[in-house]
Amino acid sequence: MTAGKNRIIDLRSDTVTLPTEEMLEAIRNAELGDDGYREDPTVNRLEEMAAKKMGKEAALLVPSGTMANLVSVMSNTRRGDCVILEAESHIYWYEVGGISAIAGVLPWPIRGHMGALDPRDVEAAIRPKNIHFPDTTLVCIENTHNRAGGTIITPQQIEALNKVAKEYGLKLYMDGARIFNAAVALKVDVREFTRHVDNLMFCLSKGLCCPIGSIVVGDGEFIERARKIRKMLGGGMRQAGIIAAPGIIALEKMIDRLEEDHVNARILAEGIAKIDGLNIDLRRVQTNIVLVDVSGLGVTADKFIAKLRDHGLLASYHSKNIVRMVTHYGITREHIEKALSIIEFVAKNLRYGNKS
Ligand code: TLP
Repeated sequence: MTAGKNRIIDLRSDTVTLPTEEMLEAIRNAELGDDGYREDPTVNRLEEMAAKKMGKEAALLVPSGTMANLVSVMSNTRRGDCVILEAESHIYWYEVGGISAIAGVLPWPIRGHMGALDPRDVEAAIRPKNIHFPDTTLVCIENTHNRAGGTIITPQQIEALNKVAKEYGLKLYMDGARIFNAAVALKVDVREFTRHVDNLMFCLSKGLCCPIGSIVVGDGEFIERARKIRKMLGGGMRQAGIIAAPGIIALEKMIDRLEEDHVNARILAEGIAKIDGLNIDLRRVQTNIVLVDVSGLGVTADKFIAKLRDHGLLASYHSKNIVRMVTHYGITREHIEKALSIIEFVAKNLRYGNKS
């Protein structure tokens, strides 16, 4: 397991999770067919399950979250349209500019508050029909919000955003890569988060532990369009049941345990908050992500990450002074205690001037 054999504690991301034994077994035994003909029974079953779970008509399995976002933006827009999104969103930051380079849309970033767009800012950004302006057709939200620290956009906030979107005839799309983290944290059915968006995607390959896969969900017409665009992008798959089989286990068995990751993130964050020179905005620690500001130690995030690595703890870069740590399956309470002692040791050394 991630934190197993070589004693390295890997908090870089929940994407590092390995499939469970049960998932590997399910892959071995999956009933397969050619999904290009819609004949893979395991894929069909997963897509039906996913649509039902999200309270939408249909679903589509895609290889990655990045492709899910791109397929969805393309299925919701036409080239040249303007897309409103949060300035720190994954689509804007981490997807190699795909929505510009491939979808041909104009991203219109707006800064949110703890990851959430303010409906008034969205309304102000929607430009009227005018020969000079691109048509604004889509608003994208992210839930939980990765760069904001795994923060939750509440069902009420989504409803308010959708109200504005619908007033102006816009679609509302949710990058719900970690939407089950949000649902588990608020202890509500995931449909509370999906009912006010037109369509969304979620990832199987993060906290849910699958090796590959994300799912796009929406109405039947949207998913048909998405299926064709997935094909255009080279994402059409054949015996994809080997990907879908662990996805079924993920939906059946891996959701409720996310709570454990949230508890561990909280313990980690509260422990770090007590260490001199490190700063954490505890209001942001709502799910499984912890952002640590290391500027009080007079070092950059890169330097701090390198020091942690020397002691067997892996964390990831967020920005110049901020380090990200993510809890996930395979990270136990003991790993968190050990991680805290490494962080404390490294911070203490840096405080005493050893910055090399
Ligand atoms: N996020 C990864 C990195 O790309 C940063 C991570 O380690 O957190 N939406 C959101 C909100 C995501 O966090 C990610 C992955 C994606 C989309 C893309 O998913 P993949 O990696 O499957 O393309």
